[in-house]
Amino acid sequence: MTQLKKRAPGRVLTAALIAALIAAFTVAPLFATGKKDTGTQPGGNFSVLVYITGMVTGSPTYELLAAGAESFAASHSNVVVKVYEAGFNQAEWEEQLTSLVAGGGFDLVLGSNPSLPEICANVGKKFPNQKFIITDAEYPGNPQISTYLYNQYEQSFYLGYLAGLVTTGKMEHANGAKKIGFIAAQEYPLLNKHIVPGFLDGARRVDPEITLDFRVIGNWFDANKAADLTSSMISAGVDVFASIAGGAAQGMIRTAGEQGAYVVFHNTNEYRLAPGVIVGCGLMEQKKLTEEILTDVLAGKIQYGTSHTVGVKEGYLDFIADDPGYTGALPKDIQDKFNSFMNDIRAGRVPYTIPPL
Ligand code: RBF
Repeated sequence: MTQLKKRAPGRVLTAALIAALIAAFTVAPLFATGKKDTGTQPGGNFSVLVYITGMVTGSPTYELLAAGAESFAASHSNVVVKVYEAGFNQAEWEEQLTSLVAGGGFDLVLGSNPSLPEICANVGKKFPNQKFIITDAEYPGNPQISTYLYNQYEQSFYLGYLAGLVTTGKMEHANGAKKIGFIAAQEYPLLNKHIVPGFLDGARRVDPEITLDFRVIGNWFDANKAADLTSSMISAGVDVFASIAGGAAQGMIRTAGEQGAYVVFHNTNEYRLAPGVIVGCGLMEQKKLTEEILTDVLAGKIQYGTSHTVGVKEGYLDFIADDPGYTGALPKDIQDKFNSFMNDIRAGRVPYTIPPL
């Protein structure tokens, strides 16, 4: 159990000096690199850096992380949150985090990305008192880092089952090809070993003949490239899509709507973006988890060096079945089959094996 870090009495600074230091070390570099700083002003006694590996807007996991931290700060006057967007150049992330940690005096760095723990481990070597908590990642064994892995194999598995029902069903745009599609921004172990295999395994619980067309955009923002891939996949027979592509997914959704195909969406309720096109949305309770993590941090209850896995049974993943985007778009037989499958998942009645990461 780790105690909450208290500022040393010898380091109590005047307001003016604090302001000068903040200007020198924190605000100036953020604005100098053109990054967005949406944090509340410092002045509290527990400061959290929310380190966004990309941009907040358009990336559900980041939106929920920032929202959770900001809502926690809004209800805890002693907590200060700074949200820093590191942008899409992954080669710069470690250097940016190093200078933020060096200059920011943050009690905690909070992030959400499978590649972040390794970067934190490197930064942490230079700053042995710095603590990091990363969701959407698995990294046990480092005494400065605690991680929470969403069981994304499981979410992809039930979204894949729904995709399987749609591609083999009789909806307007379903064809006879039994082909589902997945568009990824980039490849990384969690995607290749859990998310994509889970999607195909779920679909094959409906029909083992279903095949997967998998394509990669190459970045997290190019909606036009995603649109081109979608179009080519529809020509090749894909009638149901999933994606992990951040803001670029908008191009897939738009093209699926224009050319007649369906989408199942991970992590957030996006039905209203494209009614009748997005026919299923998973739910990731990242905002709730973020608030719980910060509660535990303040209570000194975080065990650094450990990794937790959270999924449907733990209450951090689910499917949004009470939205008109679902109830109004899918035929009753598909809803009945899927709802019953989802209930079996919730009750732990569907056996599956999570591949090693
Ligand atoms: N997900 C996003 O929604 N937006 C991003 O910009 C983004 N960038 C990522 C960069 C890297 C290097 C990695 C490994 C993953 C990234 N993800 C991003 C994926 C995200 O962390 C998560 O795995 C998926 O959103 C599935 O929950």
